[in-house]
Amino acid sequence: MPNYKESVIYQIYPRSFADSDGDGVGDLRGIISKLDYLADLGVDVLWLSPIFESPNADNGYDISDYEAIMPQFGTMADFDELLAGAHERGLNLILDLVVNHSSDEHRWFVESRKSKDNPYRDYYIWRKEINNWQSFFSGPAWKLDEQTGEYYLHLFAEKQPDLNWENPRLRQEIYQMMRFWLDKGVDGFRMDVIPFLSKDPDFPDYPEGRFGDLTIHANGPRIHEFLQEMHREVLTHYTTHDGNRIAGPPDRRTALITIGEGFGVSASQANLYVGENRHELGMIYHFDHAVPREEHRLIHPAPEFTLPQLKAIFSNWNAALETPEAEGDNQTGTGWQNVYFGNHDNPRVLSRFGDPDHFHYQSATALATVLLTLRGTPGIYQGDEIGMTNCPFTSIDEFDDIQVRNAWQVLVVPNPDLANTFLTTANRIARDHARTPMQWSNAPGAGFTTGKPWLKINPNASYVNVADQQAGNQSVLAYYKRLIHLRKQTPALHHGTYRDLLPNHPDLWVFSRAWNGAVYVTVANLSAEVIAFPEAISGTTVLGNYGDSASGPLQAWEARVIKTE
Ligand code: ISL
Repeated sequence: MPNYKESVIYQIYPRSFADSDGDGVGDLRGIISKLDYLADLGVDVLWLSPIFESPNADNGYDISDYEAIMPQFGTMADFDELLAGAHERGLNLILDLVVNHSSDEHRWFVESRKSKDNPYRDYYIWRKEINNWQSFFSGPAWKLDEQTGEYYLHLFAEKQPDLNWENPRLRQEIYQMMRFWLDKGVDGFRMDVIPFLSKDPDFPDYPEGRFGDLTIHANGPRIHEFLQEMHREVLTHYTTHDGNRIAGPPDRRTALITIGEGFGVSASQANLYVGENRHELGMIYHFDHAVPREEHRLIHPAPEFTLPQLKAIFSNWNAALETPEAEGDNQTGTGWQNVYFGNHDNPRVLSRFGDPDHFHYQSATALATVLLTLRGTPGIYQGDEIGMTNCPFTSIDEFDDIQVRNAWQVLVVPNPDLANTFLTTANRIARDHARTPMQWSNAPGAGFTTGKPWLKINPNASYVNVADQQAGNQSVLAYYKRLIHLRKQTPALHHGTYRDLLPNHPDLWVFSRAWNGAVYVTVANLSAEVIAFPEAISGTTVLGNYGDSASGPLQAWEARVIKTE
């Protein structure tokens, strides 16, 4: 089992991956049926978005029982089989730890709202008076509860009350729940909005000029104390599965896989979370290149990053993590990140940065070449390995996501003239694009379901699907497999330093990865223009999306990985 720095992660959104029983919703047995596919792809770690009992106000990110499987997804026996099946194939499995908030239907909240002196009252954040904080999903972040006449905090939906991490009893309950899953043998956690756990106890209004800036909620005063406690009490006592569990404290080879969702964490703060001397998390993933999605962005979308801007973000993060310090601590040790181009909260990377209409294969594989040769543990989002794209949604009713639906209520219902602008923007940036069902074949239901799918299937499933790509010689899928294989065999692509060799070039992303005397260079043309190959780079092409022996000028969306002499 490779350690987390040498792994490739694959994110599964269970609701949309594979439906085994025809109810239109993906499930655990569906995932089990695809384990051979995943092992064949060559990935090492599966991250499952939440699989726990939930009323699904936010598709499972609102958990009503952390130790039960959502019935639509299956049973605990199915989960045990899935975990065993993953381990048999050498795959690690990590779960989504969503502990900034629970569902309002969690028994803790049901109790908490009953009375001011209920033993669970202090598991959540109740106030008589409120500040001007806003929710991610539109409107104020405080909701008046009639029962006791006080407000509770919900930074996300009303049905996602924030947990009170100041309360040591709550923290112990969370740690106990984590042990429950780790004792079963899961290999770690992806941790949802982890920088939000600690709140400023004074609950100040947003500062002047930053009304509604949700990044303000990150990096609260006790966050590192809480994460160090979690590490000390839980994480350090477990290892990843290695077929033969090792007793005693883990070394770094077998340390659990922990990934913090670093919303609101800047590069200069990152090592506070992941510096090796900090004893907090193994990896973090940042939002600097994520699609900005505050409510007003659905009418006034942020301009897309230029390539030099995008490259600067990655250079900045690599430099920060390679430096063994961070703001306020000059001895953090170096840290590690999880790099990604797409996930369940962003539109499809191919629609965002590629050109699927004209260069589907070429642009999907060029982006993959960059992602899988970057420094940091790459995360592939389900469907990206076949070049899935944004889905054309024609009306608000076709969207499912609470973020888009709430924003529609606030922005369009009182101003119907904005409907077209809203829909055009949502067709570019909505989260639902990543959530349409996985396209396994060109069968009705895309091979995802035999029933009625819970969310629209992208009409391009007829020609963008796994079965066709398994049958063809030249496919995005086949190229991903070769890339993953190359990465696995090449230590420089794991541990090597990262240097951007042409930071200002508007169309080429060219960077080196150097380790122990070996130097690899990725040269990717992220445009449809034919561009001269950079003169300063020479060596042998080890992999390329126009053939491994391609030479001369770079064709449209051509990418090559070169071993320099
Ligand atoms: O992208 C976002 C921020 O601008 C939001 O869509 C997202 O809510 C944020 O990234 C936090 O994400 C995580 O927590 C949410 C859940 O809706 C997301 O799916 C999850 O990844 C609340 O649990």
